[in-house]
Amino acid sequence: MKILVTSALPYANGDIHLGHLAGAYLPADIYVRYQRLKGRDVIHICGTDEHGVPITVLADQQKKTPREIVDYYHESIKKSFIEFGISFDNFSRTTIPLHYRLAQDFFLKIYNKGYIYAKENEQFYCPKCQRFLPDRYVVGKCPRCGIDGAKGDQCEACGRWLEPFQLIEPRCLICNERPVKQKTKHWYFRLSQFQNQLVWWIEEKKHWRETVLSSVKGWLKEGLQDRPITRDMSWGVPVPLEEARGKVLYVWFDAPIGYISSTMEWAINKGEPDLWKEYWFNPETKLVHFIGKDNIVFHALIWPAMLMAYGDYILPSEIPANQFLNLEGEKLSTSRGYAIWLPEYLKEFPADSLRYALTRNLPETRDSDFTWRDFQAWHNNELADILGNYINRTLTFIEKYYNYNVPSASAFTESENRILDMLHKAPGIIGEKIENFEFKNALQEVMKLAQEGNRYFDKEAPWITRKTNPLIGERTMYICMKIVTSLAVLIEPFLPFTAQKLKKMINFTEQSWDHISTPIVPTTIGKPEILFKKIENQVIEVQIAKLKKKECTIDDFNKLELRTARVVSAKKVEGSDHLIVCEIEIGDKKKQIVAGIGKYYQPEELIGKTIIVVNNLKPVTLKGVLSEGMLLAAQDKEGLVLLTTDKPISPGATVK
Ligand code: B3M
Ligand code: ZN
Repeated sequence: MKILVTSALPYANGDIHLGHLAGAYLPADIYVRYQRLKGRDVIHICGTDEHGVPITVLADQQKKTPREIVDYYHESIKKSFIEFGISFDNFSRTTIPLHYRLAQDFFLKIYNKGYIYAKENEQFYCPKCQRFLPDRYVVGKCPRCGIDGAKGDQCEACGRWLEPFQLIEPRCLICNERPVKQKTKHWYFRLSQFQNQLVWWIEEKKHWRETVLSSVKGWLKEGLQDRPITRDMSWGVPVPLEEARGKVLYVWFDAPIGYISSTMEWAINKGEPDLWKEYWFNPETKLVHFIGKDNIVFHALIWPAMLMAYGDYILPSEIPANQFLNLEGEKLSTSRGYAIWLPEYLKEFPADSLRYALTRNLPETRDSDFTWRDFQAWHNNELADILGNYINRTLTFIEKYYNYNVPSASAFTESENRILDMLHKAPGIIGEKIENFEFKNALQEVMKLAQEGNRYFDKEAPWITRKTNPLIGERTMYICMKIVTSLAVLIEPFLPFTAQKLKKMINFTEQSWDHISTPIVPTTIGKPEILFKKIENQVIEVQIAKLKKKECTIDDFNKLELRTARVVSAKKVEGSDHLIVCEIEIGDKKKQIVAGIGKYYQPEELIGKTIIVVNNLKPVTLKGVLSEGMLLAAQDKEGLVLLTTDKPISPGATVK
C-alpha cells in the first residue's frame, strides 16, 4: 500500500500562523513521520497556493506585483516549515510551468468530456475601478450570520461558502463603491451532475469525522449547483480556450491540481519522472488530505467531483479536517493582525514546545483555544518536569554512578515485567491512535510512559539501592533506560528535534516503530544535556502583551494617566540585576516605581531626570518591592532609552 499525504496549500500572501499549524500541517507531519517509522511507502506533498484574489488583493494594497508577493511568501513559508520540522517530501508552488500545463490539461480534458460549459452571466463590476470584482473583491454582510466584512466567496466568521450576489450591502474592496451588475462570459463546471455519485461515495465514508460528514451532507442536501471556474483577472492560469482570452482559472480549480503537480515535481527531482503515477493512478494508494474546516467543501465535494470527471485519478480516502484554533479566547484574525506567526514564534522558543502544546490541544472534534499560559504550563510542568526530568535523572544517574555504562539485568519483579509489557504494547496503542487521526490521545499515551518512569524511579530509589543492594540498583537503571530508549523513538512524530537530540545523547540509532516494542538499550550513553529549559513568567508576559497590544481604542488609551515625574533617588533592587527602584515626585506627591532597566542605566544616572510614567497603574510587587507605576522607555535591538521631555517642565504635568 502507498500513502499519499497532502497538506492544504497555504496561500502565499502571508506567513504561517498557529491556526494553520493546528488545522493541517502539524497533524499531517505527525502522521507522516509515524508512517515513515513504520517503514511504509508514504510521501508528504504540499506547496504554496499562489493564485487567486487573496494574492492580488494584497499586491494591490502593497503596491507590489503578485509575482513579488508570492516569491517572498513562498520562501518565507518554506523556511518556517523547515524550522518547525514539518517534513514535506516536496514543497512546490502553483506558479511553476508544470502546474500551468497540468491545470490546463485537466480543464481541457473535462471540457472535452462535456463537464464544462460557457454561460453569459451578470457579475459585480466596480464603476470607479473599472473592473470586474471576482470573489473577495466584493465585501458585505453575510446572509447567514449577518457579520459585516464577509467576502464574496466565503464568510470567515461562520464558514458559509458564498456567491458575491448573496452579500447584503455589497461594496468594492478597493474603493468602497457600490458595485453594479454587468454581463460577462464564464465557464462552469457541471458539479450538479455529480450529486448522486458523491452521495454514494460519501456513504462509504462512515468512519470519517462527524464534523466533516455533517458539513458535506448539509451541502448534498441543499443540492449541488454548477460552479463558475473562470475569472476576469490576469493573475492565474490562463483558460486554455481561444474565446476565453484574458480570463484565468478560478484558484480553487487550479489549487488542488497542485497536489498532483507537486507530486510530479517530486518524481522529477528524484530522477524517476513517472513515479508520481504509481501514487495517483494506483487504486491501492491511500490519499489523505489534511485541511482546516474552512476547506472541507472543496476537498470533500468539488475536488472529488473534478477527479471523477477526469477519470484515471484516485479519489481521497481520508479527509481528517480539523476545527479552528482560537487564541486567548478570541478568533484569530489575520486582517486585524491577531495571530501568532510562526517566524516570530521561532525567534523566541523551540519548535518542539509549540508542537507539544498544539498537539496536546488539537481542535480535532471541536474548536480549541491556545493561550500563552497553557503553553508555558505545559512546557514547564509536562515537557520539562515529566519528560525532560525523567530522561535527565536517568541519564545523569548512569553518568555519575556507572560512568556512562548502562547496567544490564535479566530477572525482573512483577512490577518491572508490567513496565516491560507496557513498553511492548505502547507502539501498537500509540500507532493505532495515530492511524485513526487521534493525535491528542496518542501524545497522551506517550507521556504516560514518562510518568510511569518517574513513578518507578521514585519507588525504587536507586540512590539507596545503589549502596545497599547494587544488583537491584543496576536492574532499576536498566529498566529506566528501557523506557528512555522507547521514548527516543515514540516521541519522534511529535517532538522530532528532541528525539534527535535524545538519540544522539544515548548513542541510539533505531529507526523502526515496530522494533521499539522490544527496546534494545544502548550499552553506553554520552553526556546528558537538559532537553527543556523552563520558560519564565516574564518571557510569557511579553508575548501576552504583544497580542493585547494589537488593537487599542481611544477609550483604551484614555484610561492611561500619563504624567511627567522627577526621579528623586534610585537604587538596584536587592537580588536583581535588572530591576531598579526609583523614588519619584509627581506634583506634590511622592511614590516609588520599579523598572527593569538595570542593564541599560546605572541608578545614579537617573537621579534628577524628568521621565514619563503611567500614574494610574495598579500597584504590583516585584521581587518583594512595591511598584506604583511604570516608566516609559523606547527599545530596539541596540538597547533601551528612557523617554524624557523635550524642554524642562514641572513634575506632574499631564502627557497626552
Ligand atoms: N489556499 C486555502 C487556505 O490556505 C487554500 C487551500 C488550497 S488547498 C488545495 O486555507
Ligand atoms: Zn472599486
